[in-house]
Amino acid sequence: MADKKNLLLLFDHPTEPVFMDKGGNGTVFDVPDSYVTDRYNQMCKKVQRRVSSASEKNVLVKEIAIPDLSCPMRLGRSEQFSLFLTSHRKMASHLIEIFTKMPTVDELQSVAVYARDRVNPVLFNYALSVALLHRPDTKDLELPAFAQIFPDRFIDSQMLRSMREESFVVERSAARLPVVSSVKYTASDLDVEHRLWYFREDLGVNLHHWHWHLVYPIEASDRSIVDKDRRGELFYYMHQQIIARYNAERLSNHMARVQPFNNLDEPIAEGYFPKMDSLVASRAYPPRFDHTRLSDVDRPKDQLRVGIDDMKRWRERIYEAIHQGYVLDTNNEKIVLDDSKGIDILGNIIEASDLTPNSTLYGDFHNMGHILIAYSHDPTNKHLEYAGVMGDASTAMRDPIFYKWHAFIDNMFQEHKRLLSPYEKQELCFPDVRVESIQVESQGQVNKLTTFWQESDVDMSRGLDFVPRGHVLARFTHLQHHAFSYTIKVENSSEATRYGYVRIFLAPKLDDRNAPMLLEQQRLMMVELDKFVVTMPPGSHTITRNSTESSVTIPFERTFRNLDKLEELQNFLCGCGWPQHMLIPKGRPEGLRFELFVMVSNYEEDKVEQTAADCGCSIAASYCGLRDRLYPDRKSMGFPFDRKPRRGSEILENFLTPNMRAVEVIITHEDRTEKLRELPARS
Ligand code: CUO
Repeated sequence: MADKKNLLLLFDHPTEPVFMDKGGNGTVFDVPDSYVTDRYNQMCKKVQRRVSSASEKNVLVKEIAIPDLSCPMRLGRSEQFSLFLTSHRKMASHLIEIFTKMPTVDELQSVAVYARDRVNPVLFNYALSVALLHRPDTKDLELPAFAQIFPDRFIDSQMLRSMREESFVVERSAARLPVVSSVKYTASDLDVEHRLWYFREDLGVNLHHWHWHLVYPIEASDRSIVDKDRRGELFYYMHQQIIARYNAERLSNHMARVQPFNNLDEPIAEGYFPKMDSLVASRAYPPRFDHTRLSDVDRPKDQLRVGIDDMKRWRERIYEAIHQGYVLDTNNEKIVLDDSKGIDILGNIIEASDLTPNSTLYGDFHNMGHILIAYSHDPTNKHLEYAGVMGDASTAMRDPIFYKWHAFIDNMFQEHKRLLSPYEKQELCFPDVRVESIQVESQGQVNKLTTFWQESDVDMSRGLDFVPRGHVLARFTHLQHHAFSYTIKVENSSEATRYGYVRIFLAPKLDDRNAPMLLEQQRLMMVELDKFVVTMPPGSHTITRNSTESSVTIPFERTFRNLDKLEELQNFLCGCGWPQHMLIPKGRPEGLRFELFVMVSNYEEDKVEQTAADCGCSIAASYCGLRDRLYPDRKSMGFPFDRKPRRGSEILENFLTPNMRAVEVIITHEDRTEKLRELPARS
């Protein structure tokens, strides 16, 4: 029987033929002659002998009757795959179905080997990743990080060229030097938005976004792949949190909150020049000039036709549904947008996923927004240009317009949330439980956190095609902070042990004009830092928790994989999660005032009875959920800040019940870089 781990080798060197050596030690797939594409039919064995070393391992590929792949093969090998395009999603969904329906790993391996050289490489990667994540016999496999397979989506083209040069010239990989990513390379200081480069272009942030959309596909023939617990609500919440985090970074850089892109007729003031080349398409990612206007998109080749008027119609219908408190399904039946499920239904409608109750009426609003923006430079395909970075989940967050678009999307969700009744005191209180005090400590300092720059390396060699094998490191400069710990003193005045759900948030204290914020503004900037369960015996109790344990983040090594630690990393089965190094905002050199908020709610009321066993994928449940299980919190996502505050609690101080506390925390940014070993200059 095939070793399922060999399936992961099919991700390596995505544009090279499948019969060339894969993996670090020269594994070769022994491909049936009928599987080899016409171009290489005569020379496959010869090439294999030439490229593989003595230490090679042969993987026998069984010859089977291959299912019809004509649908996924409609997308050319060197075209650009986009998840936001319906026609591409249909192709992916077809291929996912083929992969998931293969009865055994042997047969899956066989069809995947066959498809690999015939299907678009990014489409292949996406479909195989989704299938592996969802097949019972492969879901424990750890997928390779997308950045290692498609480095071109994460680094600039100059760096890519240097990495190829390094691997070609320096034969021994131990002697190769890391290639350093230039800092702030996409624009100059003339571009005010460029102050946010470290957030928008961060490797971990973009990987998180790509991975989230992999775990939550928009469409698949097998409905269970899309229909996950509270999927629509999680779409809203995860993206709402991105906007909250982005706004905290903007404030750190003396910038006002992001303006929603709500007038589709207005030009987009912010241009974006990605400076990246797509390896698959062998083209540069198209830029968007300042003040570009959206136009109707009509690209018959992509079976794509969407107009600004469609968007306006969908928007009006969605707002009407929100204000009426119900949506209409395809039978014209009302589905009420109630307090608990309404947000989930709206999420499915607005995104829009396969779960939308009525795509004819409410359209494909969010996805088509990405598409209109992504093709704004060539809406009719006159210049035969591909989509800009907004067209793909792995690159969209690089562009300032992403945040303006999602701020607009978030406004729609908030319109619904504002119509719900505020939480009353009794819904917020936890009788007998009182939070006495909270503090954070870092480097011996109380309620003071520090950020700085740090250099880290990532091995990108698996994504470099047609170059000699061996590691090639890319060196990134990214934001980092000193780890910290929370100390929370609680008093349980009852006679019995109580179980609490500790919810920790952080929000700026003052707005961009240095004025105190009303809670109605501040609650939208509340960034979730952690959520965990505690046992509280009667009496006083001190809870301590480290920042590295956060329910929002994945460990640092997951983003910047240390080659020596790969063995340990096998335990980290699930890649979705906010990167640990971006847990807190940058702050300012002179210090920026934040409010740290802690609430202990009654876990007996919040807990969710799980029907499936724990799969070990629980490291970053807040934004990513739990694999195959229910979202681990009965409360609405973002609770207690997801609704407008009750009367009389216009500021945070008045909102607090005895089971809550807030304390001021200062985040200071030190403008220094923790460097790795110095490197000789490159010519
Ligand atoms: Cu994640 Cu718009 O959904 O990018």
